[in-house]
Amino acid sequence: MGDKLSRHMTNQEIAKTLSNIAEYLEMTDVPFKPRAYVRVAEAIAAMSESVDRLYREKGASALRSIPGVGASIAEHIKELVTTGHLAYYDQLKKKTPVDLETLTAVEGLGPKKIKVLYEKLRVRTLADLERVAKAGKIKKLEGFGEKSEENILKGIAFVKSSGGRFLLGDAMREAKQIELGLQKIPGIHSFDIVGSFRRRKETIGDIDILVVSDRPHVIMEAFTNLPNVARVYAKGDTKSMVRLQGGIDADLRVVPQESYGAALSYFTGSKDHNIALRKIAIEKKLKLNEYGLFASDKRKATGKMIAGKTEEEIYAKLGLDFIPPELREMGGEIEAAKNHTLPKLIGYEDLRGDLQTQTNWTDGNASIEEMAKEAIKRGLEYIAITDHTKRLAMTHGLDARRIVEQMKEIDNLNATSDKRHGKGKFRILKGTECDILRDGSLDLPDEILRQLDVVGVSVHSLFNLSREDQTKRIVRAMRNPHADILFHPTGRLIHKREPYAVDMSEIIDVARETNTVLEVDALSERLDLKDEHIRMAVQKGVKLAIDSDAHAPSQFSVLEFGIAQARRGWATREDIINTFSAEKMLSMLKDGR
Ligand code: DGT
Ligand code: CA
Ligand code: CA
Ligand code: ZN
Repeated sequence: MGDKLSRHMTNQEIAKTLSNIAEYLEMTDVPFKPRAYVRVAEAIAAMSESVDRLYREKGASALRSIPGVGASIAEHIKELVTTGHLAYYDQLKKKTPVDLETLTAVEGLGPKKIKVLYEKLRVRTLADLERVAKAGKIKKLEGFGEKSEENILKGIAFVKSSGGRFLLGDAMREAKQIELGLQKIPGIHSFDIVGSFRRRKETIGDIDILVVSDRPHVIMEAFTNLPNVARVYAKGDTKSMVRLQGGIDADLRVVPQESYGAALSYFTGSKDHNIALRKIAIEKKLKLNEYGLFASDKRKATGKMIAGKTEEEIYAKLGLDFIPPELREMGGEIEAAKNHTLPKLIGYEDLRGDLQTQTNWTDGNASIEEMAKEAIKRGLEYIAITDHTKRLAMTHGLDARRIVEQMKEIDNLNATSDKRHGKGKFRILKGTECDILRDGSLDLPDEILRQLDVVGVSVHSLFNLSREDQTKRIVRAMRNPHADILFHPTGRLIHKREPYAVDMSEIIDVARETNTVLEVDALSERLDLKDEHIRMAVQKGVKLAIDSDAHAPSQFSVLEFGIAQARRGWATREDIINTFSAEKMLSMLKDGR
């Protein structure tokens, strides 16, 4: 128990504390400061290097190398990693004793509104919020009204309905921590994260880990003592279960080398896919379990082992092509594997460009040049700059005059980029994330849209229109001859906001007819389109784009989630326009530029 205090702090925990501080500061109306904390929190969350270790090895001055960290935030970080506490944060919480973390999870509630709710109605917790909303007290407050009370009630229901499942992006961060920890344990031959995580489901219930080792005891000891383990539920000979600091549970099992493929297959799931495999085994007079594929032997419990070391040999012995984990959801993959008709899925290295990024011209936090530099670092060949338009006033959206200015800057950067980046190929494309207005018209005039390389259009308002009106509105936007891509087509925010009511099969048909590309927005709380709609689009021959929607250089990393989602939707490289070179991709858009 005594080592709790000296336990290392993860970047995640430090980032969480700093962003909580930002929210408390925002509640107390401190200008500028919240933004500074948010910026550092984002930078730290995205760092692969441990901030804790950076401080321990190189001292407080090294912390100043983190973007946005000045003297006072460096002091905070130092206090956090050395004591596990931050007095300043504790003071802020004492001053306003509300459960900001849970309350801000309710769609539409930010620190400013929570402040009003606290001051006028003493709302501190989700339960308080639900009580006053049900009593009809919120709609009477200035700046709230009937509609927002209704939305708050819906938001509460949604927070409760997330059912303890975590976003893939959050699970990924935890998984990376675990991987770092496991890599250091001697005696591990190999390990994999399996379960829904390996299938890259959009939400994850718990993280399942599989390890091959001859020394299970050492593994159990080391795993349960990893720095990001908050609680140990179980510690057995070959299996342990823990709660991680981020709130997610993780199971770890140790299996022998000869059974590894069988265990990999079994614990990757899905459960229904496993059951289907087992049935095929029985039809072939074999027996499949997590230890291997065996010949049935009436006289003994299990017969001779036929396969088990690798997943590939198990599928092969069952007469099936290898099925990628993302497809193991009983969506016809077994049939396809039998008939050798599985698609060749888009690969994790296949993207060559990104067609939705925002900059500090609107609500992003980096310049066009900084975004481009980072994209080059990540091996991309082009990005489209797609800042918001004027209708989204809170993002300082661009009007015709400013977007013309932006186009000039992009032309300049492209003209000089050879020298600056030393890579002639890279191209910054002129784009927009143009708002779709209520009637389906667009927020920029056609003569401006015509001059852009990539026109994305999207809905950011009036989520509550009827299904018919919403569909009509979007269809009209798609019929604009300059509208190349429909961004985040359903507007959902996982666990926060339901998709708006819209007829997706009509949207897909119109996309096909008008040659409008549909986006897979890769942000882990969007993942919009979702897998089943991707599959519908692919079947109809509609082209897709996988975009990061990055608002900061660190956020390009979400592209892998978009690729995962596309794979879950059975998409191939050819279905995704940004797997092609810039020239080819542009020639595939509406005006075929
Ligand atoms: P989750 O954690 O809810 O996101 O979903 P999974 O798929 O990770 O499910 P989990 O953690 O309960 O179990 C991991 C895998 O273990 C699951 O995908 C398939 C396998 N498994 C678990 N229970 C059973 C079972 O009763 N029968 C079979 N055939 N497989 C199971
Ligand atoms: Ca799981
Ligand atoms: Ca599990
Ligand atoms: Zn947007």
